[in-house]
Amino acid sequence: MGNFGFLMISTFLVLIATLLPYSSASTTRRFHFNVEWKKVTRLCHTKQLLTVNGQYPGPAVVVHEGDTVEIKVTNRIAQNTTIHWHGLRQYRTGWADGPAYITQCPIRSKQSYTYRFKVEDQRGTLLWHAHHSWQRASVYGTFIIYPRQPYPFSGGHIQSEIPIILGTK
Ligand SMILES: *[C@@H]1O[C@H](CO)[C@@H](O)[C@H](O)[C@H]1NC(C)=O
Ligand SMILES: [Cu+2]
Repeated sequence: MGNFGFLMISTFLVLIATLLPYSSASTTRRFHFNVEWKKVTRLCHTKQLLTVNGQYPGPAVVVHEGDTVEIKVTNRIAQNTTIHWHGLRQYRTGWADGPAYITQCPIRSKQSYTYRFKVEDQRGTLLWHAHHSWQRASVYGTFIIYPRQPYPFSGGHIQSEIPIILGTK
């Protein structure tokens, strides 16, 4: 892709990022998570890490209060896996919570599982992470829920956001 195309897409993404906090229509937001191995370089060291979509930390799930969220998780590794939406309250959708052997059977190699739930009466910055064996060591990311109402501070909107995820590797 040329620089111009990249610029266009960047501009588009910035536009979406700018508009996102203001739209309040209830909608279904879909994501596809591939649990897969990927060579990741940090501080001059490269190593094979378990990731979602090759990203470390994994992709951010960004939704609005009131949204229905559908996250299809495809297992592209040899081991079983599951993903848990940490801190998220599941109302009548316990099977979408994620802990292996607690709310679901693990997702087998080459299989998929779709987590479907409605984000109600909650907002803020949460975390998602793998909930099978040791996988959460590198399989995690942010789960951001924008409130339906404007923020209760002057101007009612955010100037900029920098999610900070603390983890070890
Ligand atoms: C993987 O998950 C399936 C259920 O989804 C289970 O029957 C099987 O024992 C698990 N395999 C391992 C190695 O834990
Ligand atoms: Cu957790």
